[in-house]
Amino acid sequence: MSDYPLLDSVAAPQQVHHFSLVQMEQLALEVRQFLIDSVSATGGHFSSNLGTVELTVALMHHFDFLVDRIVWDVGHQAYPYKILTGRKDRFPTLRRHHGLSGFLKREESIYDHFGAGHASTSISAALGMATARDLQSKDHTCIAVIGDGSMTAGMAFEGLNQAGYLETRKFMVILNDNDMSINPNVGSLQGYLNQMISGQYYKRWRDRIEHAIKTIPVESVSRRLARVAKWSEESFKRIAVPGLLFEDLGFSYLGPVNGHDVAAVLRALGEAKERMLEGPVLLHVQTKKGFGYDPAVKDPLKWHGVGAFDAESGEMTKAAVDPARPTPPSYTAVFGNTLTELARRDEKIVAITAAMLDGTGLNIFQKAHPARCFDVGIAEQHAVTFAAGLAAEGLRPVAAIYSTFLQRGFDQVLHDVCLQNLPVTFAMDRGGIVGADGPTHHGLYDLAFLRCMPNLILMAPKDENELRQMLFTALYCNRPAALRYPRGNGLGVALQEPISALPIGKGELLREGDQLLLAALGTLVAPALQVAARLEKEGISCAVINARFVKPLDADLLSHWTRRTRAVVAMEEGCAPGGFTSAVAELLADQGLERPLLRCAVPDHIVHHGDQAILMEEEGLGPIALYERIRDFHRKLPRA
Ligand SMILES: Cc1ncc(C[n+]2csc(CCOP(=O)(O)OP(=O)(O)O)c2C)c(N)n1
Repeated sequence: MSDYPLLDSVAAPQQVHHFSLVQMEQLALEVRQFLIDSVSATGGHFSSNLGTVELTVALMHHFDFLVDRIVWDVGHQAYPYKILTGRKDRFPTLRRHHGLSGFLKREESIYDHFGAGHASTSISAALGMATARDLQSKDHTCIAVIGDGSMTAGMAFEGLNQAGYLETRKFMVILNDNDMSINPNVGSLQGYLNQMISGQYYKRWRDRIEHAIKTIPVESVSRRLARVAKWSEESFKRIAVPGLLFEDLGFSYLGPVNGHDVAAVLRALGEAKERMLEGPVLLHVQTKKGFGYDPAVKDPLKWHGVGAFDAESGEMTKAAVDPARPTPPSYTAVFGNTLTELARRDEKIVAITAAMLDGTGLNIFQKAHPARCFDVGIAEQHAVTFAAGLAAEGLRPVAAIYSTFLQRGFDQVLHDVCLQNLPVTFAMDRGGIVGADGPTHHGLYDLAFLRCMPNLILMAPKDENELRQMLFTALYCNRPAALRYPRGNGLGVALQEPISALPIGKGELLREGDQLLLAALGTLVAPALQVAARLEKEGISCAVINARFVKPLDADLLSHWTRRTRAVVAMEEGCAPGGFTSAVAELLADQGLERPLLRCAVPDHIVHHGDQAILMEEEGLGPIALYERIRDFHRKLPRA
């Protein structure tokens, strides 16, 4: 007999319209059990999904998502939605190559009305849909579900601002408030939401009034004044309701409601449906990350995204380690430790993260230098300009932002940092192909979108030691500087002490040769050396350059070795349009160097999700593909 008899019987989400409360509660239990069983086998986002089970079931009861529209912010909490919209049987393939995506994707299901992966887009997208609906005289409901973490972004408020102004009907924002981002949520907005939940909002105002009354000398309290004071308290009672902020923005506020009580959520959604006929509604739902699975409730940060684990014990499955070959530290850890160490000697160093304290390694820095570490929330644009302000006053800010999330701050990097030549360092983790998170998270575009920025120094290290040197170089070059490094572990090289700066704009010749020049950047330097060694055995001699700098490019070194070889291979783990290999092509053209050029970079298409190594091969950047491509390129060269 199946562990999920009721869930198995749900062939289409519309069946849930007809379920009784008892059936819906049972369905929620089974969805939760299915989630635990399934994610423990595959890994994936976990604690956020355990928090949305009851909400999803209740939504399915009230709405028909073949007609109504729903946008899940980020999408990492939408596994219950996927399970109930016909994708349950594909869960064993979750986040695998050609398998189910870990986020929502329009091409994956007709129920996925909008794709995401980056935070805080849901309100704008759902409002756009509602506006399109109105212009086309349709009548369905449009819903955005957004977490309290994602609500910290300016973009979320830009959406609220417009929705309140438009007075859009049949439009609802569900604020899924679990008091957590990935790390604990930060900022004054969270304080405001917490006050609503605890009833503190009204109490604070009452205390203030009481205090004001008490400070008036007794003899001067005329009866009239006493009446006014009493009236003020009553008025505050009326206006100091939870959600005043949202009410003032033009929303009808409902809540807070316990998001794990199916009956309560059903009631709230029923009321929301009524109120939505008048204008936009904000439903505040309080949930718990990890609800229903104790280890995840106790440590929601650790359980935000997980690998496979034992569901019974909560033990994470560990990869087998060969004791003779210890695993090198991750680039993230090397970055976090190095910055922490440098900041001990230089009190001008400050660090900024946009809600990715642990992900960027700044948790290490925060422990050592709490007053100099700033988590600004999911607010990359603000993070960049905040860093610019710090730099303008003489500090040395390091904005540690994943490559993919810095895309949010394009104009801020240009307008607030580069045009003013302010010494901000951008530490971009997760550069290149990241794997299971897929297209929204690959860090493929950074080199292309930063290479056009005036004043900026742009680098990528070949190993973890060079990462340290580049960080040091960036910190003390007195200009904007960015370094990008990959997800995963370093190469296991020795970390040199003391850390030294690199000469700016100078590459490194690693190997001499007279047939091919392999000009490689960052993660592709080691594979370039391997290919060169292999081709050498076949009689093809290759020079290898570690470019180090995409900007300024080492034009002298590259053109010198171009002249000494017959053809050039440029290699980067980034998008082909506009990145390092483009820079090499431009250099050859500008200098009139007529050489055949092979560009090994990610072609102009979407890279899907899956295992990092498989994707690298598929994009022609894995060790096998690189060897074959370069060998074939050499074969096809005109005879010398
Ligand atoms: C622009 C952007 N920055 C950072 C992230 C990384 N990220 C993914 S989920 C998340 C936390 C979201 O918190 P919340 O919205 O409260 O959802 P919860 O996981 O608590 O349900 C963050 C910071 C992202 N996806 N997009």
